[in-house]
Amino acid sequence: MSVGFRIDYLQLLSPSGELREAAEEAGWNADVLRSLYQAMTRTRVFDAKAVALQRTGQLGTFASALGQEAIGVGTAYAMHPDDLLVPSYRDHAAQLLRGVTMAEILLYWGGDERGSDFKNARRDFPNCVPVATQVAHAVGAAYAFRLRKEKRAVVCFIGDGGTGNGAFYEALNMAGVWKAPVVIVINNNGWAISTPRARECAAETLAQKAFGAGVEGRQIDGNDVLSVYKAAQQALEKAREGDGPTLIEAVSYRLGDHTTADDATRYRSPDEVKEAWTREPIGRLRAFLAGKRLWDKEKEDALQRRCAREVEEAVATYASTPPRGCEAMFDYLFHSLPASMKDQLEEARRFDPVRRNGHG
Ligand SMILES: Cc1ncc(C[n+]2csc(CCOP(=O)(O)OP(=O)(O)O)c2C)c(N)n1
Repeated sequence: MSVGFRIDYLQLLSPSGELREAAEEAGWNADVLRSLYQAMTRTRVFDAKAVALQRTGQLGTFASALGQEAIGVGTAYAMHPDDLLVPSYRDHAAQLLRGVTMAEILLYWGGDERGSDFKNARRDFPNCVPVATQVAHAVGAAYAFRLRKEKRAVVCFIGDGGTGNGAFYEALNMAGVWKAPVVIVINNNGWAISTPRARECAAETLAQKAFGAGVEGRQIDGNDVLSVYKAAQQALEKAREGDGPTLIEAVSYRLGDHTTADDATRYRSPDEVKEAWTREPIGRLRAFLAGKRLWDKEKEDALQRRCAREVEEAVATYASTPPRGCEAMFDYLFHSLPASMKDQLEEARRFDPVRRNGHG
């Protein structure tokens, strides 16, 4: 028996690349469809390179978004430049669309503070690693927009496991009370490191968690970039119009390891991963585009070449950026250093592995 509120599941593009009837009627623009496809591919090419850099000792660690490209791309595509992104550690798909550079993302994972100082996405927040705290930051920022009567919305992402954290419930609760213009997107990738979704929470859907806070909750196919884009667009519009927050559960699958420090073969079966590949987001949109003669091998080859070139340039920028010393982390944390931290700064200067070994 299932307990709780029933919610619908939105899927516009099936895993085999067929558009549902309602979506056909909605009349998707060919340029938009190609842009979404290109953005997902760009993310995946970058992602693979970042993992390779870590494996060869050139990057500290990395949290791959393999298989979840549609969530970040669809959401960020629906955002206005003036909206605010509050990312977690797996959100480079969205960050790349917001104008964060690949070199900045590499610097971040290489342990360089300058990787959080986004040249082109200056107002977006830096990555948040403590699970769920980014939701509190997002709701606070959204409340500030509301108080200032600015027509801007905030987006934050959180994993399925993170929705069990107290900070998530507290932030969601206040988002409802304040009618904060925020869109909270759950990237339900099935796993919280080695803990499967079924062992994280007994609720039938994670979207239902919204109801207890008086917030609208929706569940969508997170591997279908069209559903993500549509749902995000509607939620963002609603937020900017002053009609309150939305919680979107985007159901996907983490095809890679949790991070490069993880080995997912230790806790999940190859069959499960093989089956998940049949639902991944990029192939299905390519199948649809090819069927409509909007995409072909020539366009694909050219795109792959462009992405590879861009990634190589970013790697060159990253590799040729002289690392800063350990004191940089103190510089960015405090406006003026508290007296109690002075000893730590001195110790860091004496030790300084960054200067000795470079990034990574
Ligand atoms: C407050 C806090 N507790 C624990 C951790 C350690 N930790 C890092 S990632 C993670 C699991 C997160 O899983 P999920 O929310 O499903 O997101 P995913 O990484 O799968 O995208 C945990 C427990 C943390 N970063 N922050």
